[in-house]
Amino acid sequence: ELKNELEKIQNLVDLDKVRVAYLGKKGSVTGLLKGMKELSNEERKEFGKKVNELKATVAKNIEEKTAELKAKEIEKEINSMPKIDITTPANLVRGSYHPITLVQRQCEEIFRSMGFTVEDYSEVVTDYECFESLNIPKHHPARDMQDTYYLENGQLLKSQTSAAQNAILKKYGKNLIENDVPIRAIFPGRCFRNEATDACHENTFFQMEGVMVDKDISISNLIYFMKTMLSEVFQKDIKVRLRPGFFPFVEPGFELDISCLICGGEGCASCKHSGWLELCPCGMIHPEVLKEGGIDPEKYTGFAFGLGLTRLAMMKYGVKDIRDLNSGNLKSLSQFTDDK
Ligand code: FA5
Repeated sequence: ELKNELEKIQNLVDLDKVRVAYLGKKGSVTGLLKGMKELSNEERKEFGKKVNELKATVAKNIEEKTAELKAKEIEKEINSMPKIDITTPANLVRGSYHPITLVQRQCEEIFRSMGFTVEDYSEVVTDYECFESLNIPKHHPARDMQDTYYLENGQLLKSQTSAAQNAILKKYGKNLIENDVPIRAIFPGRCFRNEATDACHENTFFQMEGVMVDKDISISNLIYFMKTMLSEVFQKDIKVRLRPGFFPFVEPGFELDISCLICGGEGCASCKHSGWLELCPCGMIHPEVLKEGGIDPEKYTGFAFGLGLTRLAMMKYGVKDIRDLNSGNLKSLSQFTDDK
């Protein structure tokens, strides 16, 4: 009878009522003891023993039920609490910037401080933007210098940030001509080339283009800006060398190399054992390119450069294989900071 009753009990208040009904002063088990007076000595002894055993069993059953109900109540309370464990140690792991982003922002800051504006440009461009406006007509052999990804609609994935030059000249040319405000702009961006990848070539990489156009701009202006920028990025005087370089959109054209910071000029895989890293082709903007941008080459001159931003990040952070930068490997990519 007790077991049946206990099965139905759902809370401690009802359970206590059952306890009173059996073991209380007027309870049924207690009541049994009252009838003992009428029994013989022999019987009383036997009966008393049985009643005490019954009493102990009842008490034990009620105790077990009490423990069960208490556990259920605690569980209910836990489930109704918000699912936050305030005893868990705080997890303070923060996201981090990609090393290329860090270097890009640093370059932007340096050039801004020298009066340059920072421009954004599309990754999908036209043949005119990427080639024709840059003095590279159709079928010109210079097009083979860059293996370009073409889209089905005839547009292409920007193979060089120079693709923005024409638009920048047109955007700021009016202010130059009417108000004598020099054009000073940089435009960082992602470039794509269908290239076989190795430790220093990727099919997706970043460049940062820069142009400056005004009256009497010369190669020495170009060298000054490049040296200043690189020395700021590396926080030391940087060794650079200029070699002649050919690009249809500059005349004269140069390759600006910096001494390899990984091997210190000794020669390693990153610099193809030459001690130098090709970092920044540059030159004086070709008169045809100025003309195409609406600027009179008789009155104005300018320089342009196409900095290999990905290579710069490799130099700055000592990344030996360019492919690590596109790997998405957070463990290796999150170790860089913008500390100088
Ligand atoms: C150019 O793309 C020219 N537009 C640069 C230029 C601009 C010249 C303005 C004159 C005036 P080039 O193809 O060499 O040039 O690429 C420029 C830089 O981009 C290289 O020095 C290198 O640092 C980087 N680069 C080129 N190809 C790759 C690649 N596959 N992976 C990583 N970086 C690359």
